[in-house]
Amino acid sequence: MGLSIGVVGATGAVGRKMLEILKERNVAIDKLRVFASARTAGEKLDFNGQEVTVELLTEDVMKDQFDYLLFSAGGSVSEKYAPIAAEAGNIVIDNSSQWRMTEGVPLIVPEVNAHVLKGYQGIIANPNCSTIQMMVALAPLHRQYGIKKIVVSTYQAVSGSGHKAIVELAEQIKDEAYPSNVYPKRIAANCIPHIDVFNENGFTKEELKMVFETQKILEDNTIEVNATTVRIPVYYGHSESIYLELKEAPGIEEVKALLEEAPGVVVMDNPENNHYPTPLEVADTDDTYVGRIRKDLYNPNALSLWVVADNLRKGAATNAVQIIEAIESMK
Ligand code: A2P
Ligand code: 11C
Repeated sequence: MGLSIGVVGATGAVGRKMLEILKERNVAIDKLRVFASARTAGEKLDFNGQEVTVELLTEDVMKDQFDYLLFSAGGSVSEKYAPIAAEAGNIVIDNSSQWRMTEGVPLIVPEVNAHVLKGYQGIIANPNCSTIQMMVALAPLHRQYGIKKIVVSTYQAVSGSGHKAIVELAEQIKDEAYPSNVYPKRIAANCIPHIDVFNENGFTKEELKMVFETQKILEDNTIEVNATTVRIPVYYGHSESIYLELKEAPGIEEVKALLEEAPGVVVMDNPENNHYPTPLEVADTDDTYVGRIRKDLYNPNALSLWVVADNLRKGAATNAVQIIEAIESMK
């Protein structure tokens, strides 16, 4: 028998991607229901050639029985409705940051820590997009050598801020006078070292997510993470420049071999032939791409890497659907 699945926030950028990926990955669905706000309730969405009517999200509908409810409607919606759905016995996979750091809520990148899900029922958190791709690439190295410190700078696509930001970039490219509504400064022909709000310690919330989510996923609070997150004028695909200090000196060929074997990783590393990943090339795929793998010139235990993935797919919707697949495969 197929699954009963609900998507909350199905009319949003990630919600629509979730529907696309459920279909693409042939998840066996018996019943699909989609939920959003009063703004779009009653509208029709296409799923696999069939029309599905958008239902208004209410406390009552969350008490219905689902095998899985995928949430991507923002933190306040998850805060209110995810516990009601979980209390009713449903498995919730939440793409917001609302429950990620709550003790007892698994924070899952299936390639890395799906084992945590065995027998679990309740709210499961999908990590931040920048954290997910970093974990897919670094977990195999952590297992082999132990990570001491990560210094990461990100180059993040505007789609991470939703549909309005995609429009803002496209319009500003055409029209120099188009105002900046989503971002504090013009994004076209620019880069902005400011994602989410600033904390009093000088880091942004996006940067601190990369610190604490990494420690939770790798189950090691001693790992030091220093992140600088930057918005750049790219539509899809986040890129990351990562400097990594390990507990042991890695062999560069061994590192490449480990990454080549790692699930979800594609090594693109032949720089003489311009073979390294860029967001334009990897957008619309589900893997995490790693290139520019090199040893530090000074510290024998340190490495640098360049990591790129599609933020709406592996960074959000694909990861959520892979969580369903991981749980189903354990049954
Ligand atoms: P709606 O389209 O009805 O506003 P995005 O991240 O692209 O902005 O999408 C946000 C998603 O979350 C949309 O599907 C939006 O629905 C949904 N959403 C936002 N607020 C609520 C709410 N209070 N109740 C239900 N869905 C909501
Ligand atoms: C961005 N990473 O690119 C953000 C979007 O915590 O899920 C996702 C925010 C989150 O702006």
